[in-house]
Parts: sequence; structure tokens; C-alpha cells
Amino acid sequence: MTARERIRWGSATAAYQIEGATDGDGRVASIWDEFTARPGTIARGDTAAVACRAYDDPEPMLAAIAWLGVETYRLSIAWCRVITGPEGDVNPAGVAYYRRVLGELRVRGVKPVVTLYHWDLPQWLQDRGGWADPGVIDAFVHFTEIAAREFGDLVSDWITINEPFCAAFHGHLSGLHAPGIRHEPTALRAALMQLVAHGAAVRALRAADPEARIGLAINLSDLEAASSSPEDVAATRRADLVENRLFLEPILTGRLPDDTAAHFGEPALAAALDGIDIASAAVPIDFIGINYYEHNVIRAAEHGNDPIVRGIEKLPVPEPRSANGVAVRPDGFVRVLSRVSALAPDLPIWVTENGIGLWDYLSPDGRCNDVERVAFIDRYLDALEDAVERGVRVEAYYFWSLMDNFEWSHGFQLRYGLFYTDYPSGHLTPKASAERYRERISRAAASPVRERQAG
Ligand code: IFM
Repeated sequence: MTARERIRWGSATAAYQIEGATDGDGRVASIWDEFTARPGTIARGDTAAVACRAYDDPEPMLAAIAWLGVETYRLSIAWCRVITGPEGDVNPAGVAYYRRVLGELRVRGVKPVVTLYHWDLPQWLQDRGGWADPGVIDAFVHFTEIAAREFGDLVSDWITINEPFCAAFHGHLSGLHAPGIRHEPTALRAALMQLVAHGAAVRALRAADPEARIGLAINLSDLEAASSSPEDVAATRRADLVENRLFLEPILTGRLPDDTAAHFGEPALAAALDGIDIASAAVPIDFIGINYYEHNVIRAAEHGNDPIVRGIEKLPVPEPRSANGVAVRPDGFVRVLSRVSALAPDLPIWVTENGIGLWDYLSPDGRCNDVERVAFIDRYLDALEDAVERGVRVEAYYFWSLMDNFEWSHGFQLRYGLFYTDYPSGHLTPKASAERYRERISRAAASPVRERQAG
């Protein structure tokens, strides 16, 4: 079997980014509803009130999935659509919506992987302290148990939490994401609480279905020191602590990196660990999800330019890069995968996200010729297939995203989709990249037949 036959090809979205209907059918408010309502938080003042209209009409999304020919689709379930408040009651309309989507995926032969937390914390939990309050863990376990009970006959692959780095550090330090807090000790607390919540959710899912495949999705960066000077090397190590090791090490070993206290300070670390046992994050998982976007070159700088890691400067990114300045570096992707593979050789890796943000537009002929994304797909998939041939254990790949959607603080301007979304109608048009991804998937599916014939 060749590398590309071993990989399950998929695409991904998240509830808040696509569903719209934010005050429909018994859904309660999330921190993102509150955040987007604050002036100045989102480009052009966009909100996700309508987004891709996937809640009102999931058919275009389902048709796009079928057209692409992916075997698997990653979606998230909105906590605030399923649980109505502190009493833990279930919203039948929310459950019915996800059962409809999951049922339709089954009819189309597409295997879902469901993320439980993709940043849309119910606002009632934020009002009690959000990810800083230990009560959030029991609430997350309750939501997890309900999800397993309501959807477990249709779902066997679960992701507990998506990108805890972003939810912690963009939500509580840079202020770019909801809930828009800017306080480093709270960000550290939110990071560690999510890891503990992940461990608790894995145990809840396992109890509900011993056969389930469970993991989490962490975003990891490929970091390079600008020079071999001790200052630049130390700066790069600090960035690596905050962006990578703070998540990898507790999940894989149950321990925090040795330099955590030195970076955040003893009092902040002690407060972050109050009442939780970080060792409980290292529960056995069936795969580790890696979201890969970032490669950065780091220089030490007293007054740096990074809103999250003090004392570092991220150097300007040369071409090719995304519209929002993220480097196109398939070699960085392979380094990140190889690093995880070396740390946990027996743990399958699922690339739970990979993609590029561009200022896409439709030409007068109605087509979107996103040549940069087409090149991106070829370069990253070639690199991935080579890495798998060399023994890196990647079992699944999800392109972010199926369709353009609400890109958080960038609103709708920055587009990541394989399908071009017309707002607000929700009409989807396959981009040139969708055609290329579809071609690559069908090539992979066709090759075993060729090989069997040849053999
Ligand atoms: O859109 C996001 C997604 O929600 C989480 N990972 C990164 C994507 C692109 O920024």
C-alpha cells in the first residue's frame, strides 16, 4: 500500500463558523456572540449571525462534501445549541439538527469526526469565570456525556478540544478572540484547564463507548531561531514552550515543561494549577490531531512584536505566504509531524487541519481560480505523502476548510474554503482548489486498483 492509500482524506469546518442562526431554536448565547457584538473586535464588524446558513439548510454543505469525494468530514457540535444552561437541560432542536447532519453523512458513506469544543463556550459559563473556573470541567463532562448519548450511534471518532493554545492565549492574552481578556496568568490557567477538561472528556467518552476513537486537535508551530546566538536560541525556546510544549508534554507525559515556571512565574503557575491535576491530561488517546499552519523565524527582542510570547520578535515572512502573512512551508509541516512521531512513535497522527487563507473572489465567469491554494495543496500533500513513506504515522488529513466561513477576528474577508461561499445566500461554488483536491483524492482511491491489476 502506498502512502496516499493509507491516508483517509477529509475536510473540516466548525459549528460557529458555518451555522448562523445564532438565536434560533433554543440555542443559548456563546462567548463569540458577546465578543462579536463589541465594536472593533471583528473586521468590518462582521458577525456569525448568518454565516454559511448551514443550520437553516445543511444541504449545500452535504452536496459539497459528496462532490469532493472525501471519506471523512470533521465538524463540531455547538455546546450552546445542545445544552440550554446551568441546569444541564438538553435542547431537542439542537440534537435534531446534528442527528440530521450525521445521518445524512452516513447515507453518503462519509465518516464523521466530531469536535466537542471549537471555541464556542456558552456565555453562562463565561459569566461564572469560563476556563478559569473549575466548574467548567464538570460542565464539559456533562456536555460530553450528552453528546455521546445523543450521537454515539452515529459517531465513533471524537476530538475533545480544538487548538487549546488559541482558546487560551488569543482568548485571554492577545485579546484577539473571545472572551477578549488580556491577562497572562488567566491565559495560562485557561490552557491547563482545557488540558484537564480534555482528559476528563476522554474518560467520559470511553465509558460511553469503549470502541470509540478519541483524540484532541492541537496547533503546533515550526519555529526556527534567526541565528545561533544564545539570545535567539533562548527566545525560540520560549516561543516553543508557549506554542508547542505547554500542550504536547502534558498530553503525552502528564507533566509540564521544566521551563514553565521560569517563563510564567511561580505565582501564576501555582494559581493556574489550583484545584486541578495536570497529570490527568495524559489519558490514553487513539490519535493526536495536529493542526498545522505556522512557521516562524524568531529573534530575541526586549520589546518584541508578539502579543503572546514576551521578548521575542517574529521576523517578516517571505513569499509565498497567505493573505494574512502565514508562511507556506511544507518542510515545516513535515518537521512538526516528524517531531510528534518521534515523541510518540506508536500514536497515530491525524492532520486535523491544514489550509491557507486568501482574499478569494469570483471572476466574471463565475469561477474562483485560487491558484495559490492549488499550489499549496500539491506542495503539502506531496510533502505529507513523502513523510508517510518515510514512516511518519499519519492516518488522516483534513483540509481546512470545506467552504469559506466566519474566520473569527477576520470576519468573512479572509477565505479558507475549497468552496467559495456567497454571503449571505450561502450558495457554494467549487474553487479550482476543490477540483485539485478532488482529483488527488480520486487518484489515491484509484491506485490500489491499478496496483492490483499490475500485480
Ligand atoms: O478557522 C480556523 C479554525 O477555526 C481553527 N484553526 C485555524 C483556522 C484558520 O485560521
